[in-house]
Amino acid sequence: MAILMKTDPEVAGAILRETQRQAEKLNLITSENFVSEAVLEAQGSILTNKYAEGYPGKRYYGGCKFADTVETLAIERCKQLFDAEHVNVQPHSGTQANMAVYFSALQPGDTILGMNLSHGGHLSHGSPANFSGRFYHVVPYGVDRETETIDFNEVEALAKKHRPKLIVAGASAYPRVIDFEKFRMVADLVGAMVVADIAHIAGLVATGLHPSPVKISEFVTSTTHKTLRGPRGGFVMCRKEFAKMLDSCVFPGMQGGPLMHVIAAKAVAFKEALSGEFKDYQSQVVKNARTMADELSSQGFRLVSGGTDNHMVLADLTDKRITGKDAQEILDRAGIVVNKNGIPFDMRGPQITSGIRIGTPAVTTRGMKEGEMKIIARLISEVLMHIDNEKRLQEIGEEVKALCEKFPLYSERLR
Ligand code: DSN
Repeated sequence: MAILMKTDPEVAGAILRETQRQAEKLNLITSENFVSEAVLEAQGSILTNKYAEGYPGKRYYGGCKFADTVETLAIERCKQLFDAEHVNVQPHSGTQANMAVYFSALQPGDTILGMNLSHGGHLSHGSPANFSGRFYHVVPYGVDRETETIDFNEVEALAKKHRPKLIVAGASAYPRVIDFEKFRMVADLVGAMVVADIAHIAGLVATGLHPSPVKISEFVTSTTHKTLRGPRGGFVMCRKEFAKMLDSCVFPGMQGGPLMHVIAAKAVAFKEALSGEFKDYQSQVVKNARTMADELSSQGFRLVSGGTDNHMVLADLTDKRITGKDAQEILDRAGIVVNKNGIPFDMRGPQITSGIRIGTPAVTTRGMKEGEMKIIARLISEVLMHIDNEKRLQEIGEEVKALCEKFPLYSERLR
């Protein structure tokens, strides 16, 4: 950072303060993680200088020899990791990955079935606020009011009634296993294709801790930066028959030059994800989420669907008489970072919400285990019981800082 500090102290200062924030606070944002120093190095590399429009061996620029090496490594490692027939690693994000699939499989106005954003779906699964809701006829499905798990009777009834061309199976705030087999069965009843969006659970799928949709879906989309612990970005897997169409939808269809530095970092992350250590890490993520769920339950929190099977917990704060928005703000003041999140059938809007989403991938990367999860759950409860007690909040903030210091992030040169 020495050079940047000299040439642009404002940006360098913000990065340094952000580094300190990440080090000193407990990151429970379900969709975030901490990448390795190897991933950081690849992403911060001179590959950012290179234009490589096209694909390995078929570029529109000269000098792409090493860009080809990097992209081929990323593709081959990703194929191996998920046992996929074809992979495109160029999408800049999960939403771009979904866009690439919709452009490959659909015409504007076609019908898709996607999970309701307010029940745990994602903006790009057909929200009216997103391109997906504007370009396509979207029929949302949701969770059952009692069990708060995906209501497959509803999915089937909607599919039979609306005959979608594509069913989107996947979620952003859903703490249970997603039964991709059932989505396949429903899709087959009506001749629909399936895109499984595994952005949240990619790390669990890669290590066999969540059933994989890869062999039973036409398309699978993901991000690289959540449980998968890679750089911020997206990718798509598909059956061979869709490979050409998919690739041309990504480029030149909707993106220009690929971000080669990010693709290099994706390649590094895929290699890490193929290791035995990564499997242990994912198991710990799941164990930590279960412990967090159990401890929050015993602290009197009602959890959506009663618990978790994956890396996240969705806590309903209705009984606690605090909104998700206020809880997020107060917890942040005590050094605990979560995000406000709607719960199924929430009476409050998405800016306020009645819940918070709590994830274990990032704290697990720091090396925290079940013991620390119990402490964190207790601290969350304490904060929400002392929202007007500034002194207590400060004490908890100190406790959080001390806990974080025991699990340092990154080597000395990056701190
Ligand atoms: N924004 C991501 C999440 O937090 O789940 C999804 O894209």
